[in-house]
Amino acid sequence: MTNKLRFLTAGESHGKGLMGILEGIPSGLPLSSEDIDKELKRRQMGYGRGGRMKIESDHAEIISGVRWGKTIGSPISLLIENRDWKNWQEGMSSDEKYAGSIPPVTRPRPGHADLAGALKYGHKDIRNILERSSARETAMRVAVGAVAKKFLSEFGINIGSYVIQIGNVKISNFKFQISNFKEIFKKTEESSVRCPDEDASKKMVELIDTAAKKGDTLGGVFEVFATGLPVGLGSHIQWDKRLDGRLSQALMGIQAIKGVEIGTGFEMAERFGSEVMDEIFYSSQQSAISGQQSGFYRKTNHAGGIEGGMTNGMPIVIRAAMKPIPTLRKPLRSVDIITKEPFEAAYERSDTCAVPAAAVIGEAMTAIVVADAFLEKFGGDSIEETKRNFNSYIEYLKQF
Ligand code: EPS
Repeated sequence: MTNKLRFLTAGESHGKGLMGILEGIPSGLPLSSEDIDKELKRRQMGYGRGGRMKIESDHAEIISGVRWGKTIGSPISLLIENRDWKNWQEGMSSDEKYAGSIPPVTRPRPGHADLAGALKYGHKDIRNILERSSARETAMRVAVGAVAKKFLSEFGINIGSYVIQIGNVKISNFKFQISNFKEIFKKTEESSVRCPDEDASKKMVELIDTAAKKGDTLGGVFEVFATGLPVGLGSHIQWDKRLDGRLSQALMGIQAIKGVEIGTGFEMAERFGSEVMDEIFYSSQQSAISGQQSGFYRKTNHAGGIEGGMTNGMPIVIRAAMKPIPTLRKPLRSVDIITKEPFEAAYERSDTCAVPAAAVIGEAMTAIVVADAFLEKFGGDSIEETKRNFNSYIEYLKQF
């Protein structure tokens, strides 16, 4: 982040709720709770979630930064209440008088923040770690991302995602193309695992059912795309200004993400250079292929829309790999932090697969980073000012 747009979240998984503050959105952007809630709903819908999602029905209350349906330029603060809080009011209370009202968690789950966090923060109750490391926090990221998306949509930028793999079930013969992105988007929204291929969707659902029966969990891979981007977001001039690096951090920072690649990423490493560079063409007619604002265009997109850390006018395509959820009903070996005795961890309640939800979270993080880079390039304290600056750049590109 370059801090043109910055945000923080706060809140524990079973605490009162989640809070978010987003600073840097210009004034004059139409914004309502409904804009945010529809994204929150998409995050909650994926097949493979556990009991918790039956309790929660996320709604974001706008606490500040919006007046009469439009942003006013001040920090936007949001609140999502946890419905499950009613079951945890004493156990998660800030009041000392409830100390010890629920037993401490002393058994670290392999694959979680539990053990490293307890040792680092000096906690004998792992709950003090797991409450914040939980992916419940991603609800607020999606809420903040919804605001970033709304901002970007004013400039014709769209962000979407789909799942391409769950466990060993992979979507086959599929490639994101700007010409069919609306169709991909529609099919994805219709699929319970957010996968645009019906056949693969069915197999993914079956695999999730098999894993659930065994008390096991699954990870997978999702792809996020952004269309309508102008050339030149991000910069080659310094490592931390490169957009690919900024996006990778944002996606890698999502709970349980273990791998990120841009464009054809790792596959490029196996091929000859002549096979994977996106050759440059020119047409005096505005290009319909890449959606660029200048006459330069590409027929391929191995680079995933980014060259030299800058957008090149092609869609951004970024992929992330999520590990299987480490809370398992199937027992795993671990050691109690107090008694130091070995035990076999098994849990009553767990999601089986959260890859479809992670894809929506990936969209949110992508939107936040792209909006930040957009404001870095075009500035503006009001949407009108940002639009004037943007339009003047687009005019300049057409005449280049
Ligand atoms: C999560 C564990 C589960 C998930 C939760 C993330 O919650 P619980 O421990 O209450 O059963 O359902 O996800 C959400 C609540 C959410 O909104 O996504 C974890 O440990 O990361």
